[in-house]
Amino acid sequence: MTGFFISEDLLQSENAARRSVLDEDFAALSRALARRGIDSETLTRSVMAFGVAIPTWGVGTGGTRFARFPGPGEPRHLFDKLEDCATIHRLSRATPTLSPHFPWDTTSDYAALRDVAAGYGLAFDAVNSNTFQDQPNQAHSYKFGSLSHVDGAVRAQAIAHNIDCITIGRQLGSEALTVWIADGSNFAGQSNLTQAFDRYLESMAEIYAALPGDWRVFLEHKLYEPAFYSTVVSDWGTSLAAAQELGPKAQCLVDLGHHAPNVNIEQIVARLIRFGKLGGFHFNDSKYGDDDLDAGSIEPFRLFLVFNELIDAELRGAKNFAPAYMLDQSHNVTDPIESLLQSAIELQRAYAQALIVDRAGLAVAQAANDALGAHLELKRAFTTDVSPILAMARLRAGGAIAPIETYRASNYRKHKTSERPPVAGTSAGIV
Ligand code: AOS
Ligand code: ZN
Ligand code: ZN
Ligand code: ZN
Repeated sequence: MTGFFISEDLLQSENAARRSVLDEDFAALSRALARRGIDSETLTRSVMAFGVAIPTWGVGTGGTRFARFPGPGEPRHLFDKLEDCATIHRLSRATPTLSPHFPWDTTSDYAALRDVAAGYGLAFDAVNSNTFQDQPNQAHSYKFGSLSHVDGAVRAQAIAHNIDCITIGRQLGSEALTVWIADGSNFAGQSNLTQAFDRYLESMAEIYAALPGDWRVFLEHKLYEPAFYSTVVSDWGTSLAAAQELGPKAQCLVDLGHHAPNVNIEQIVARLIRFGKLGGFHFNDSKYGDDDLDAGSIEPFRLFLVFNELIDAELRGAKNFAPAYMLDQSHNVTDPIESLLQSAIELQRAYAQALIVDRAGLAVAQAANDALGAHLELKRAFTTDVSPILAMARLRAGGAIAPIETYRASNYRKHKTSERPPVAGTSAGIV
């Protein structure tokens, strides 16, 4: 890192101040878990192995359609973003990968970018294409769609961009492309619903054909916004149908905020797993729609239930099951680094809670139609405070017992504020 970074000394002294309390809490929890037949050491090792990708667009302050209030010391460019991602991983030890977005993250030398990231211990997860906004000097506008546009020239431009993303991703060591399109319509009658989907499938088939052998393409559905009458890839049914038609490398990506209110997302996850089509996640939380709130901040029980399905699938060795975990959040009122630290921890929490579900007990209750007994098996896991396991996992992996407190004590943001003079008009984009 060229500028300020959080020193090993500070990390050690912050950890030392919390070590004896952690040891006590960890020992007490280990005893309680042991009474339930759970080995806390195995659990800690599983948590240490858990990782989620940081979206490069997430380290800048987000915004709503009304305004964006940039914070001090925001990343000005990709290399600043890498510094922030490295800091998040240094403290959390839970975010070893980045999910870049193009053309937002365009740079002249991707081999160099990969090297800088590797120097921070970071690698690249899925690359995201962007055909939902126009770029300067672009030949054709996406105002009326991209991959499903009525004009073949617009579709060709959008297809070429996605293929460019694959080319960049190969240089970065990525192995997947995530495609989210904003295509849809705002008026009944504006678009032929069948033909629009046909055009999307044809375009996606061309992108699919350009995938390297070991790559996957993730299709991200979203109910509405920015199209408010119909969206071309609106739901998991559409996404699954498209993934099945395209072939084995195509899988579905579940962004938690992209569903109708109260939809049973964990069941959607279970269905996609059933067909070997769960590609990955954009984790965030939601109260009303695509709110992009911090993961686990609104409905932690739902997050746990999603992980409960994932662990269930992992334990029974479900076919084609290797979901990519990524965050996709908009940090409008917090320091994005703090939000991302906490979100990674919340995902680990849900993961650990799902791991300690007594699956044999659950199966017995389910087989006996003991509805409440089965529910209580889940609740027993969900209400267990696994925080000491998470903190111990971080400590053993070289991270911080208390990531946010340590981050605040370091004055990282203050240092970056002087190192990174504000750039006029910088936008983190809307997620
Ligand atoms: C849009 O709502 C989606 O969540 C996409 O994943 C999008 O590409 C990403 O959020 C960046 O804007
Ligand atoms: Zn998303
Ligand atoms: Zn979102
Ligand atoms: Zn979204």
